[in-house]
Amino acid sequence: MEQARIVIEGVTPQVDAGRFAVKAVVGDALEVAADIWRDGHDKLRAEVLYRPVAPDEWQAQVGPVPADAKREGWQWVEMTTAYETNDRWTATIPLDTMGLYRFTVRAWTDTFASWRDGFEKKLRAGQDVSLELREGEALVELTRSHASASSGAALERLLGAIRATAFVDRRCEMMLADELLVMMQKLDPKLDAQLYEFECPVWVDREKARFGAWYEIFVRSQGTVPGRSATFHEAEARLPAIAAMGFDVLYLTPVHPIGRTFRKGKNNSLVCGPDDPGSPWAVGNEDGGHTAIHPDLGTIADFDHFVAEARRLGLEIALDFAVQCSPDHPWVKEHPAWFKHRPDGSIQYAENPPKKYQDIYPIDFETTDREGLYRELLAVARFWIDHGVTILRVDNPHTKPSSFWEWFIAEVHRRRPDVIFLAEAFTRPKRLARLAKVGFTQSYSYFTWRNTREELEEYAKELFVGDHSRYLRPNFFANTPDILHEYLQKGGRPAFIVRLILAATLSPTYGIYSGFELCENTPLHEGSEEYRDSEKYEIKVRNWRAPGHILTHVARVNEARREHRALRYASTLRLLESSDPNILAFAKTTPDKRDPVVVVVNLDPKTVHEGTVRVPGDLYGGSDSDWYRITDLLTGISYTWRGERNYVRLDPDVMPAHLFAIEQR
Ligand code: Z3D
Repeated sequence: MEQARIVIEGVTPQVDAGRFAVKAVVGDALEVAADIWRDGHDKLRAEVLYRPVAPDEWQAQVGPVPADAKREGWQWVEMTTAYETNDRWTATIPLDTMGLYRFTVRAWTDTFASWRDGFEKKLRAGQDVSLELREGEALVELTRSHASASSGAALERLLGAIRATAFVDRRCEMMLADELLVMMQKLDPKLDAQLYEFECPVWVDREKARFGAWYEIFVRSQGTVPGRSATFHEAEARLPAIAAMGFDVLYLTPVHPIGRTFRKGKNNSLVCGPDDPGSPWAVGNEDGGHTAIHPDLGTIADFDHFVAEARRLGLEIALDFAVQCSPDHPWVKEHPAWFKHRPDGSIQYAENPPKKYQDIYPIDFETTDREGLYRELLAVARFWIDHGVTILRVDNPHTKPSSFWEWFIAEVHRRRPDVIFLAEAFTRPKRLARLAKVGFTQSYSYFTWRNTREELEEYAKELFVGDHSRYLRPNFFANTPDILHEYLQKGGRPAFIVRLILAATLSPTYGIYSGFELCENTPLHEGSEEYRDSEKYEIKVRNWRAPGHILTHVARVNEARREHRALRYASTLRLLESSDPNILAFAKTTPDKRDPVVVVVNLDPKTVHEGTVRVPGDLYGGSDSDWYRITDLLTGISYTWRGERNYVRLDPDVMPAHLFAIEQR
């Protein structure tokens, strides 16, 4: 058995021992840390080796890494240790291109520095060092013998000079010269270099993967004629107003032909009238399936025009990707093997218990034609990507195999690492987490169901500070066509403002489903989270400036997000002390602790609450007696605060929150 004296363990960050990639975005400096030590007293040096990995190498099984691996093909950053006794070493690696990176850690004994240390001590203690001197010279000789002729020449000269010196004192001095140490470390042959056994993957996205404001629409409801579907052309007229609210992603619910068989009527009714348009998630009819456009919306050329116009206004298009079929979808006839037929030849409709989707068939992933199915689904994604879609919002991914998604996302990313995938997996926590691990860029979360201070603090810690933060990026939707929370139903307009601010400032990525800005909050019935007269089943025409709207709030929050870099990050979140249990307070900064933003929210939409909040001195850069300036980005009003604890009073009917930017002293 080989004898290794250096131990490298506890390497972070990793997900499941390197089985899955840690997530980052372009421009990040990723901190890598490891416990590194060796028996005995010798000094160590260590470095992180890292490299971008080309797509054709992604699948290559790596780790355990052969111990003789050299650093050819790698870039490296030296690691340092802040407290030597702790044996924890760190370095940050720059990530400047999209795609997959791998890193590992390498350490070796700094033989010369170790020798030098002992030598110096003995010398100072007045001991005889003549043997040590010879040992030191032997080390220099050894290093020189491993160096190339050119790089070893300087060392050779130094060694010659040392040996030519008759005076021991002078020789000691020369052996201790900083110049020699630097040279020795640079040319160190690292004869006992030890590599960490594994290469750890990091997936690097573009920044939009972490930071974006989403707005969700049904294209057909963007028109002005009641009861008639808007076209893409008409919906374009809405784009400037959406862009003016400050959004940067526009998510379109499915835009494909809608089935007729078992079509749902108003309010999820199982019977539909002749004029009911059906649920857009019931994809496909005789006009086409997943790559077709609903004829009422226009043509693929109209779609392209819409995408281009949106982009011109700074809006990226996210499209729904719902792997399921209406009974009228062409695939049902063309690919019967993709569906599970019961003994009587029928196909059982899809479900996501307790929800029943009587108007759609699920795809059978146990199909005998798995290859054909996989290839077709990939072709659908590529079709839309080729039409300018850069984000796929994936419907109910937890009802399909996670291994399928792992393959599918990697295949898309192989050509287009910029594509963002949002998983709509409202399911149990482990399942949601696994989808994030296998490659989903973002995940819908349980945010809508976290409303009290305790719930929000606990959830924020779990998501942004805990283990999850390495690979799971929540997208905090404040509402969806499927989720109108009781908090909004009962709390009215102030509740909408509260949830908007929480979503947009706790999470760098958040969204609203249109109608939120109008504070629409009529439930199907008491106790239901469904909307009454939901546009999932009918075409809506809204007054987009209806009285009581919160358009200004939306625009200001989105503007604050753009102007204050702190709001682009999740991991810098700090929960702050506040004296009133109804008042949630937290702060964010950039990773280098600049641009502090402090958010203070009265979570009770019915009652005025007041109290003190504590802003730690390091955030404003002063002591407890210092004055500093804060500006509320929602109102534009500035205040002067003093010290750590300051008074706030929040009247939900005036403004239930403060969004403070702090001027650091
Ligand atoms: C959700 C989808 C809608 C309706 C159902 C209807 C179904 C199929 C669901 C299935 C997944 C996802 C969507 N959560 O809106 O359900 O609510 O009544 O049966 O047409 O579409 O795709 O957000």
